[in-house]
Amino acid sequence: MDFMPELLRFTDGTPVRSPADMAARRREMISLLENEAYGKAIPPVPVSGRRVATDAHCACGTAVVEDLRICCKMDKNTEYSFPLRLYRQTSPGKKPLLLLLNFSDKKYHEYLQPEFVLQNGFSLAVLHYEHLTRDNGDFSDGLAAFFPRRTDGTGAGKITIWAWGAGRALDYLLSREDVDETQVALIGHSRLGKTALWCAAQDERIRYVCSNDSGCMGAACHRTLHEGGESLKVITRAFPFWFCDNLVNRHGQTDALPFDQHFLLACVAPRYVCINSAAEDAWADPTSEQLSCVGASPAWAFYGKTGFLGNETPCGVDEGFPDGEIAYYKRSGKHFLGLPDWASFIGFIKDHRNND
Ligand code: GTR
Repeated sequence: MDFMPELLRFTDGTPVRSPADMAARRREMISLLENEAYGKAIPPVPVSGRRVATDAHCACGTAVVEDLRICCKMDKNTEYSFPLRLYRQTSPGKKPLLLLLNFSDKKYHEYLQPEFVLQNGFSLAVLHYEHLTRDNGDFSDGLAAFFPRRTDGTGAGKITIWAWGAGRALDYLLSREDVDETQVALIGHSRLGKTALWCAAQDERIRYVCSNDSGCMGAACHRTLHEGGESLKVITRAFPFWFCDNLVNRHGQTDALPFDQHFLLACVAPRYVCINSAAEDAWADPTSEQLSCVGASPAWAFYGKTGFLGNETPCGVDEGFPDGEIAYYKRSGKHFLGLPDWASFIGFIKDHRNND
């Protein structure tokens, strides 16, 4: 991994030597990722939430589904609101919460496992990303219309806008009496795994981030790209609007990139990261996802933590390295968010819940 941009060295060459240095390096890496990858972060706005419907029949009546509307005050006279669904526990007290960024707002979408989540003691919030802004190059759509795109190459791409929306959903969720604000996880699959990682890199309220098959511009390192994996060139041609123009204008020249994806994971330290891959998902490059865990791990040492308890040897199918603050798991099967993924995320969170 010597060919990777150095995690523990500031851009001016100074080494990172102390926890304070590591915190400063994190801020530097976040600006690097803003300027060179995803676009500048957008400041929050005041948020409120209201319930629009309730269904008390979920999970054999053990949970309640609340359909909510999250209202963002964009300026003095303008609001933007979007739907959010909450499958919540009915017993009293604060509950740990999983927020899933999803591709649909169907109550029982194929990626959802609400009963499993609820039976494990969590509440589940689900946000359909296209209610924030559509997954295309139209920056006049939805929330994107409120954030005029900068012309200096660092304008927020759609991933940054989706991450911003997840942050506003959290503003509301964390204000609820029934949510344990110290036990919040953000989960995303594929392009939404990329979004979840970028959101958690910036937002320290998220204690656990779980990315599933996030691949290129998510957990997978560029410089280790394996056969069949998605390259920077391909992704920036197919989805230029996900990123800032500075990334697109690099035309896929990976060697000159001033970062690699282990920087993204390291920005979450000392919090918790769970990276899942699928063995038959070469496009998301499972081995490069594991390698970014290896590369990010040293950041945790500055906080007295272990980081990643795995190594560079590709892990076996249906195996993983679950024990550190960064966990990696490779299940059998294809590109999908399924029960084994939920089980590994929930197991990871439960295992680390009572630490520190
Ligand atoms: C693919 C894209 C990937 C991944 C995936 C998804 O087309 O190339 O980077 O994000 O979509 O989101 O399902």
